[in-house]
Amino acid sequence: MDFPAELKRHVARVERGLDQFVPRADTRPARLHTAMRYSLEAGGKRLRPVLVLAAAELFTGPTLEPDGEATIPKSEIENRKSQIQNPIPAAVAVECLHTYSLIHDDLPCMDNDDLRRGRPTSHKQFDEATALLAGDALLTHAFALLAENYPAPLAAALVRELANAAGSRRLIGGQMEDLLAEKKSDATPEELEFIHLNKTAAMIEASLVMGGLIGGAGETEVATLRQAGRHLGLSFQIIDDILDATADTATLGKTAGKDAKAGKTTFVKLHGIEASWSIATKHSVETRASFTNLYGNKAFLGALVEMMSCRSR
Ligand code: GRG
Repeated sequence: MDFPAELKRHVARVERGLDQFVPRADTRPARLHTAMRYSLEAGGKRLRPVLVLAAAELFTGPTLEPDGEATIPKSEIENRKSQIQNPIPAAVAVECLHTYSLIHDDLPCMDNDDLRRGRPTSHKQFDEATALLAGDALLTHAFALLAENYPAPLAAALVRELANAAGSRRLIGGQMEDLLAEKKSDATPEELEFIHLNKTAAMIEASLVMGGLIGGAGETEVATLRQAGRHLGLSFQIIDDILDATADTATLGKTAGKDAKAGKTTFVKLHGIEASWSIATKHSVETRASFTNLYGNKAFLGALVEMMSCRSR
């Protein structure tokens, strides 16, 4: 498998999907739709939507390894191939939801940041009210995409998964505890893990699970994808903390060094850079180990995790 080419192919599919499944910028009210597209089109790594595509095509994709460890009967694979739904609307939904969370996170009442994805943040480019509404609209659009593009039972499962990941116990709950922890500046390791598992890992987990559901994953496979997402999410956030402490703003496309400046408790503050790298690596290894329990095109997912474990932005 040519990993860079495969990644490029998936990212290009996501970009085309964003263009196809998000209202045009000149849709009335144009200011709102322009703001929604401004943040989406600023780029980003597209990790979450690529995870949706890769998980959806685990069992059916064009690069399915014929000699994979088959843990499901051949007839079941044929069944999945004939029933697979288009994963692009779900990938776009996940990216819309993620982008809403970034827009709102950057607002003055939250992280108050000027730069995101290498561009002025939404409230800097437009104004606070427009940024708030663009985030609200992206959040709502994510669920419309799922409801409109999948048959009823699958749509319900996807909506449930995304709503749980993005709701008060997970993404928003993680953000709430993050804000509370910032005020104390002495969060405990347990609080930090709650924040990471919910603010960051929930959406990564949901991306893999949603892809799996579209690809016809059964209960055991869904549980495996969830477990993999949890480890990948933890590794991703620990590396995010490391990069905040070590990388520069131009490379990150967002303000670097914010955590230390705010006196925030992070993995780096609790464990130091070196130990943080080794804990992140441990979670990446666990992520890849989870994939060994799955049948199908695991090579791409494994290589993606490997790439994320030594990312520089
Ligand atoms: C406002 C409900 C609400 C939640 C905000 C996303 C978020 C929660 C906060 C942003 C700050 C942060 C460090 C979040 C952890 C998740 C994370 C590392 C987000 C950035 O994801 P990337 O690096 O961003 O994948 P790109 O731009 O590449 O998509």
